[in-house]
Amino acid sequence: MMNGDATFVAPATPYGHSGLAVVRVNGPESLAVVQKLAPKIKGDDRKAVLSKIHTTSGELIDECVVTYFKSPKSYTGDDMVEISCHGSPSIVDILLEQILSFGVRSAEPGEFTKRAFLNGKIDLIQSEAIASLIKSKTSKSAKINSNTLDGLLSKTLKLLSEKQISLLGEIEHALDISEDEVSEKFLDHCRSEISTLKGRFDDLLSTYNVGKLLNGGIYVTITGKPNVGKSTLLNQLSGLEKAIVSNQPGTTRDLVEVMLDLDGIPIRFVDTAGIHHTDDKLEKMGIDKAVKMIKKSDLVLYVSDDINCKFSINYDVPYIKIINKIDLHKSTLKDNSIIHISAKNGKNVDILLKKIKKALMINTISTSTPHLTTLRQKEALSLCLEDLAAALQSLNAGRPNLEIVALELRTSLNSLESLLGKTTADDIMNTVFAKMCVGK
Ligand SMILES: Nc1nc2c(ncn2[C@@H]2O[C@H](COP(=O)(O)OP(=O)(O)OP(=O)(O)O)[C@@H](O)[C@H]2O)c(=O)[nH]1
Ligand SMILES: [Mg+2]
Repeated sequence: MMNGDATFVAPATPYGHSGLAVVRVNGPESLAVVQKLAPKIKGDDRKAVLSKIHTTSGELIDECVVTYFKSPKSYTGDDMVEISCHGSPSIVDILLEQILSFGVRSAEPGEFTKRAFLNGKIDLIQSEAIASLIKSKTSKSAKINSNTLDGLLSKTLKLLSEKQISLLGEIEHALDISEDEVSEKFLDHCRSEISTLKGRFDDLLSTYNVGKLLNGGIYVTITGKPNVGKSTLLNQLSGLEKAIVSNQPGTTRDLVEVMLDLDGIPIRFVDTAGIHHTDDKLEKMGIDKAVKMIKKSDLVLYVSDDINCKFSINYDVPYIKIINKIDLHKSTLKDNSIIHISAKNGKNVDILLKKIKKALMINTISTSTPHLTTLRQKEALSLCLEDLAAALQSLNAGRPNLEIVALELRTSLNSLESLLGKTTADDIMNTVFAKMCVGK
């Protein structure tokens, strides 16, 4: 493990007033630079030292706790110093200004984690988990991301990749001996091993939807004709006065989004413009937005206030049929697929929530098993699976060509390695870190 060439600095805590703020300096010059401002710091590894910090002209900035982490025992694996000062933006600003004046540069987004990755402390999946963990909005998403950071997904993938490497070794050995003499028994063994691997990868791929759901990528859109009570329902679900409610049809034009925590799962509820034929230009724009939103939704709440509503929807999305304003209706329908509510007074909204959780299969989610959580992971694993499927197909051909099977297995392994970040193209790797905050 080695220090990178550059020394860089960034605040690790958000800009604002707080009890403490932390500034991180990373790289070969980190200790020397901090010592120029705080000569009392001697460089004891991982020892928190209380020290006054002065500007280069000798003015006191703050009394801080300074901790030096000697390479490789730091977050990044490089030499690193963490300065905990009082949580005032002006103290952080002066501190940064002073450190930058010694030729240290500002950190790029995610650069601390990138150094940890380049130093082999974590793989790319774990790096992504750090970004997701910071952004986690609910307990279950935090749990799944910390499990990934702890290596749950990486270990599973490594184990499967070792199995694949071992099979590839057996095939290459068989090829070395002579392709003509490969027995049917050996081919059967290869078929069975690849099928098992493919099954395991298929299972992992299917966890992506849940992983996405846990990281807040699930949209539930409220739709229906104007004035049926869509905005009232959004406000009732969230307990907030988020959207404007009025008896004038066409009130909502823009998308109004609220994130709710349903049993530890973050769900985005979106209120939309009422859909109907109109010549009003602004309303039409709102309806266009609503339609786009419906199409990308995971679930739609289709609201009507008409007991005779036919509930026909033109898009291929799952939906729950809702008749609102039951307080105004004399009777209700005996159709179990329709739920009758009063968005205004909250009647049956609890039953609706249960239906939503059931439709999204929220109660079946386990956070203790590995999950794919990013599109990059899904794409890399899909590629890996495509080549495994091709290898299986080649093996099932009339006279299997083991050279081709080996090639397909190797290509599939490459995708697996890029998933873990061993062979990931620079541009893909850089996007992973660019999505992170500065200071992480
Ligand atoms: N009696 C009764 N009135 C309701 C109920 N839900 C909503 N309303 C009323 O219906 C009217 C329209 O409500 P909104 O929530 O603005 O309806 P909307 O579907 O968002 O309307 P647009 O944004 O114009 O499409 C308001 O006057 C609400 O107070 C309900 O359960 N019972
Ligand atoms: Mg509305």
